[in-house]
Amino acid sequence: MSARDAQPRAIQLKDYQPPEYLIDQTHLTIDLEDHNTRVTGTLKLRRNPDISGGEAELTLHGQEIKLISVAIDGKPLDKDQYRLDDEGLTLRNPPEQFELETVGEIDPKNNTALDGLYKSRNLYCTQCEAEGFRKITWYLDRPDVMSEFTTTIVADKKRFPTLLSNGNLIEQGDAEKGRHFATWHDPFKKPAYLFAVVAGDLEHIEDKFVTQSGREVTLRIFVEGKDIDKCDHAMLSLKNAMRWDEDTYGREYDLDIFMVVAVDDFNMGAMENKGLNIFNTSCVLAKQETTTDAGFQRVESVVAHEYFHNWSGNRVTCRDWFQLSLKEGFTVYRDATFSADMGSPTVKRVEDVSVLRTAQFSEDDGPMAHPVRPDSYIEISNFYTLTIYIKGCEIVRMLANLLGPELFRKGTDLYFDRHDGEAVTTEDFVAALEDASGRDLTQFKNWYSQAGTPRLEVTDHYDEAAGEYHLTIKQSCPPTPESDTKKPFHIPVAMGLLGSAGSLPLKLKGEEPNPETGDNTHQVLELTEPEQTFVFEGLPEKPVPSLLRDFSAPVKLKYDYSRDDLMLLMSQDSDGFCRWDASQQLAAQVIDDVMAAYNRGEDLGSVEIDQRLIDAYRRLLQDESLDKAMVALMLSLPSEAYLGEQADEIQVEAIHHSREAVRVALAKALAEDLRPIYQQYDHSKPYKPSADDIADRSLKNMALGYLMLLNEPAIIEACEQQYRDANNMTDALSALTQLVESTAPEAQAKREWALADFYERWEDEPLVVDQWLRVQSTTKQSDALEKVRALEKHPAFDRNNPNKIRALVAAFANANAINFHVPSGEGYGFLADHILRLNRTNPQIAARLLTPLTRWRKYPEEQRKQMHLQLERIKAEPKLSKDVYEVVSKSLA
Ligand code: B3K
Ligand code: ZN
Repeated sequence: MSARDAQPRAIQLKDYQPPEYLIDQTHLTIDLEDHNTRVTGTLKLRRNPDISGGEAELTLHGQEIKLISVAIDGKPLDKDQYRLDDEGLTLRNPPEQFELETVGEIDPKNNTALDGLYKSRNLYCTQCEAEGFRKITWYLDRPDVMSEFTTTIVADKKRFPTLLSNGNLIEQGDAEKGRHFATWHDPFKKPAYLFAVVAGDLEHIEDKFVTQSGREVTLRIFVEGKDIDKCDHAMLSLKNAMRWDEDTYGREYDLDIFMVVAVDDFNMGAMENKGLNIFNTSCVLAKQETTTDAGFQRVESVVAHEYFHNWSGNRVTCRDWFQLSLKEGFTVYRDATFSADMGSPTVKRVEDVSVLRTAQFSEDDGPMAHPVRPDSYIEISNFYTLTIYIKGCEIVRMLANLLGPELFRKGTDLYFDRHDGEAVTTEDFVAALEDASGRDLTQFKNWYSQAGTPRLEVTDHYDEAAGEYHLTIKQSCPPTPESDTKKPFHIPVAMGLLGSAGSLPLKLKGEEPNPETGDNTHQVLELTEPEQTFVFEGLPEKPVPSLLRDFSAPVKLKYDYSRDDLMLLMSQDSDGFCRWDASQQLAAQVIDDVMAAYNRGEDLGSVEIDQRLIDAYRRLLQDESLDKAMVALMLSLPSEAYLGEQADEIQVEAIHHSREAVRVALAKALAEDLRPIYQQYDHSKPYKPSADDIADRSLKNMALGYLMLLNEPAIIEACEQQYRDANNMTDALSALTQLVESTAPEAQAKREWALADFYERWEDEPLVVDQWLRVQSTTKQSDALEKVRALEKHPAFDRNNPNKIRALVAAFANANAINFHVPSGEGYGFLADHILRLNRTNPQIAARLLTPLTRWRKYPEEQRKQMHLQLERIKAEPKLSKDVYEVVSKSLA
């Protein structure tokens, strides 16, 4: 590393300057070859009329490109008219308006970072967001420079019959030496990060969609021939998303064609390039034999997410990368509401909140914590975080709820109309909502500028004589790297009150009863002060508060519920989310009891647990009126990750063994309630990925999970039978997982057999092989690390493919706490080895793998020391990428 690079520089929001030049037209010719692809860029540049003064030099971004020639207005430049360095091409004294032609050469085949133009198996493809375009040609690679693109792709006709780029195909034909070309034109101005090309030997399925204004759009999904039978679900999801966006936001699609291409090697889930979305195969392909229910749902939501970006991201884009959540938070909100509408809203909400409360809260509490609109970054790729995406989504959700559906829609209409074709900021988004609704959202914007998860401490008292209930809420927020002190947040707390017979009417003292909804049992309290008291009157008995309904704000709420309160909420609350949350809190308390016993050194073999949890679960199992998916969720204990996040110090072994002991106790106590659920399930019924069928399967497989803990030979047999007979991947994988996790001696041989059988059956299906790796990398069996090390050498593993790295390495580190955190520190060393290797080949993936190590301060001393040691080891690496440097140095700071 050169001295200049020793400490990469942080980019600051406060330094933002508008571009000095604009690019009206961009013409690219990309002549594809594995090692020397020639890219000719012809740019029509002119000085930005909004900028006065200006520099005598203009730097165009460019990295890892070999310069062949550079000319202005057709005249080749002399050596003293430009400068070339690691960051780009600097023109000395450029004219006010000119045409720049650059010819450069790049090496897609050796591009292992999968950023820019690269090769995925036999296919050329691109990933330009955030700053990959500068690895293709010299450019003003920043989102506030928007240009009209025309792209010609030239490639060998036999090997690459399909040539795609953004927009509409305007010309194609043959070229010399068995090559051919295609020219695409995109009439919509866009930033370079939305540019894409694909060249390969692909097949496609086709459909059409008629927009609300009557225009016909061709829809195509391109895949390798072997996957052509796995595209229908993505196509259906796309059409549903297109219709939904018209109905819900009044947004229709704008080009004549919309294309999706699936590639095997991809750093993320997918990318919303204008008119040409590029997807990780894992987010497009779905078929019942190979894809789980969760996989089907993921395809639906990612297809919708990328499609929705056409408006929230492409038509209205970000001014700079500090505004990333402007498009990501909003688009996640859009896809989450879409998925809720397509399936069960409560189930979707519970699933999303689970991720938020474990992984995002943990990020917000660690060294990488940053505001939803960050103030600074070293490497923007590190900021595609859960905070930007899902905390950003929660912010938009709060805004939508504060305004109500009509005003929110009025606000989004105004936002899209006012800023169509522009690159804007989160301030502009909020201003549109303010202007449309007349609401003042000044304080609300603290959610964008302050990191950290707010804490709410709730206390109450009931004045029997007056029939009054006093609810006091205090808010606070712990320090985070960008700031030690926080201004109060504007927090909507949706709530109700329960009496022994159910919901009680709410009347705030001195106010008219609930003005907006007409439902007098539900209210949204708006916190704006550090502490506020709300007094409810006319209450005949001491109520139990139901707080933060539907998780109305991304906060940690503390209220001292008794176990009887929680049982009441679990069975009586009108809010499905709060019923689920009460079940989690009750279970967490019971797990806590067992942890206390574990820490006293007691044997957990036949531990007794609070009968109330058993009774509450039994009631859920016996109540046929309940949504089965919700029952399955409520009967699943809080995850180890959630329990760890809640604690001040994460005691991995205590959490794991106590939680397992509670599961075993529940299995024994509820065996006779669980058995019929499993036995009565009809395994021969045809597969459908509908919400109802997914619910049936999840409840049945949840029952199997508990029953397998009994170690009864008959159940192990049944599990094996399920594995053999399953007509879908959800059931096959669930049975395989149960066999792998079983501690029964009889399961041993079956486990080995099933794993071998599964691999043999699916070795040609990369996405199924990923599942096979994941089952083994996340097993709680004590030989997991040994197995994972053996799998690294297995032909199934490909050390350069992000999906394989995620399935084996990331899953082990993130979803197998008991084995990753072994006291020897071996798990950490294993992870660090991969990080150091990937630092050289794929820095984005390397930096992402660091996440579990960034949490080192949360662990007891021995583990903390070992994690620290590996972070130091990584930091000492002489050639550290910016990506890894930023995460490691912030973690150690
Ligand atoms: N916008 C892309 C993310 C690109 C990440 C680049 N490092 C996917 C999405 O959020 O839709
Ligand atoms: Zn997105």
